Amino acid sequence: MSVETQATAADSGAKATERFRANKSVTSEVTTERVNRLASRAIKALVDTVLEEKVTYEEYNALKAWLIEVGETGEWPLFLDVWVEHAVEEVANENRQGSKGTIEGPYYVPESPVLESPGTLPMRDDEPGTPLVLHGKVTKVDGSALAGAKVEIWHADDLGFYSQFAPEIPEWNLRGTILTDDDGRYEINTVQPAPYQIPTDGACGKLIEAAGWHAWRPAHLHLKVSADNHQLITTQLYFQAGEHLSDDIASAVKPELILNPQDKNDGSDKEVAYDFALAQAN
Ligand code: MBD
Ligand code: FE
Repeated sequence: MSVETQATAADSGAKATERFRANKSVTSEVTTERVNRLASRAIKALVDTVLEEKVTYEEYNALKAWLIEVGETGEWPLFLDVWVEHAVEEVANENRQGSKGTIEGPYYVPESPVLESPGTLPMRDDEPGTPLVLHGKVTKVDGSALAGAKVEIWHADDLGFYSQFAPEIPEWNLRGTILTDDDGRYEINTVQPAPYQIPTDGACGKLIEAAGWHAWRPAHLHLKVSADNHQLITTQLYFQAGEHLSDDIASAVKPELILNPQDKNDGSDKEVAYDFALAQAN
């Protein structure tokens, strides 16, 4: 058994919470009127559920205990990104031109090592998984090349674990930033990730089990693509014929984001192209 299987929900939860605090500067520019409106609606949705479903004290206390545990184990980033972020992303990008985006999830780390294109993501000598080459072009919406654009990529390993959120994995494993060349091209060598199961031993796992759901996301690559004077795209790419494309627990799959890698080197490796079109900054 790999040491990575010792990864616990509380471990990755604590790290995701710490990461969130470091990445996101939370401002208080929300007006009283807006807070009143949103908080009232959210509370009303919960109260309506209690009234309509005739929720008992036993159930109310189970909820209270569970919410306390989500916080104690640091699983708020996981809970929110799995069940709520897709709606926020939909609203945020509904009018944006260019390539599709999807949710960021809890495991992004900024300032990953910068690689010239073509580049190979930092990985272990014996990194498990099928070698994969992802290449393509970053352009403006009109199709003209964006040279020096940043393609940040991060993904889980072949066992479904992310570096910096599970123990025993080198710091920047399977994380990197590739800059596009003069023609806007990038090429990244990595390994194909495996489907990802959210931790089953924490509060979110308990909910999934109690509700009879499954805990899986399809195999995916996370990316952030950006260039001067253009809107950054946060997205994910998935793999055709992979499991859980149609029942992603995080509701983050879109048809435009599904790759169909082809055999390379007699089938020992895979290769796929994907282009990104960035909208101009507002
Ligand atoms: C992930 O890897 C992920 O991408 C999301 C959205 C939630 C949990 C784990
Ligand atoms: Fe992920």
